[in-house]
Amino acid sequence: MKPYSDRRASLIAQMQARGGGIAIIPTAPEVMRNRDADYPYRHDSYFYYLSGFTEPEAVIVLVAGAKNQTILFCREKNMEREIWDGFRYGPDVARSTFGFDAAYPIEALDSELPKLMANAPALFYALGSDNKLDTQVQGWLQSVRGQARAGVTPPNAAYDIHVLLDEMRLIKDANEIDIMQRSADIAAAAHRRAMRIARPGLREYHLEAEILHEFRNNGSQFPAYGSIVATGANACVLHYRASDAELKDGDLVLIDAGCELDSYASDITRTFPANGKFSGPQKELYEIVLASQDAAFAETRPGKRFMDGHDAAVKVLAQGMLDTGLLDRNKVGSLDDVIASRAYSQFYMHRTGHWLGMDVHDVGEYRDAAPNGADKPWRTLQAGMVLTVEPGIYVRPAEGVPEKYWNIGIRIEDDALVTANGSHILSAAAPKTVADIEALMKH
Ligand SMILES: [Mn+2]
Repeated sequence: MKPYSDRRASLIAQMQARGGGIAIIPTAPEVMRNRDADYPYRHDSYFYYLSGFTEPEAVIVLVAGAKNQTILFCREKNMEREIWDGFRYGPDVARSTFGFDAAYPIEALDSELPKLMANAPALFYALGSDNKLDTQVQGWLQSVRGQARAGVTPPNAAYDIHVLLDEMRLIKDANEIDIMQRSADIAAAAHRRAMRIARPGLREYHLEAEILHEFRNNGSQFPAYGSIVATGANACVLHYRASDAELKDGDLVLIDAGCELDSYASDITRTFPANGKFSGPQKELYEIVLASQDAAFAETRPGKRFMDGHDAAVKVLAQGMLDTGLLDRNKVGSLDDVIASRAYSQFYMHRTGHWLGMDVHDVGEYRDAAPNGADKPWRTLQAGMVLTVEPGIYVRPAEGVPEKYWNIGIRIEDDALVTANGSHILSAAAPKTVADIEALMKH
């Protein structure tokens, strides 16, 4: 439990630096899917980051004052509910197990919070992001104001605690990096499994089933997001989900799938031929995407900016589009023209990466701070950040586009940890050179 108590201590220190106060961090609510059946429960990432506690109906309260205090509100033991729904820690055991100074039943929130907020200089919570919490805070504040004649003062400042937590979560600690490596290893194994089993005649859901089997069989609790298994033209639909299309001889298959392991996501995309052998045109475009990813990796190191990798990838992709005739030089001009006019976006319309962590599109500012009103430069990379590097080319049939490339959709996505002097590819165990993929698929 040490990583969690260290993070609480770090947050309290940051609250102290702002004059102290109390922080309120609730977990996520349970959500009904349909009559009596809940969606699988997933705790709130901020809450988990500070506690390691996975039960619903829980709130963390941190006091940064003359005496600092960490408090957990959670469900009470309840034999009858535990028979139906499973084990509950209850406040006493949760307090000692998760290392809080105090714990109360969740029902005590309304009686305890006004006491804790009395005379606290400031409130730290997720301002304006949760109606229920906003309403609760308003009620507690009114209750504190009601004691004004007794000399009690309510907090007179509020901070968005997500701003502090996002910065913490953006830089992964050793514990997080260890879990993220294991999450990526499982996802890489799932991609290998799908490549080994793939052949014409199977359907997209067969490959999705292999992916899910590998995730769950290795202890992953959930997929980190809805798996994309897209064959043929479906690969050109960016947010396609695994459906029932048949893998056709001569088509490519694009799989974008990652797992969640102990709350941390992996996010890997591989594209491979359904029959195990790339065609000439497929290989041409594939090598361009692979080279663009290498160019982006070279820009993924401390001191570089978040968009440097994207810009490097775009340069290689755009050059490849000119070389293959996807873009007609007579119409679009030189490489510089293509980049300036964004003509490449006909075939590459998304950004090359995003932060990765507990959430697949993880928290963290994409830009560095700048004086109010000034343009903010893209974020400077530093060791401990994790981001995806995922260039692609998607060719929809269109006039002037060589027909041999029609309906080819390729994306190659890896998870990169920025290290002291470069980057480490967490997802390297998923094969991606033409030779490695064809060798694995030989059967
Ligand atoms: Mn991604």
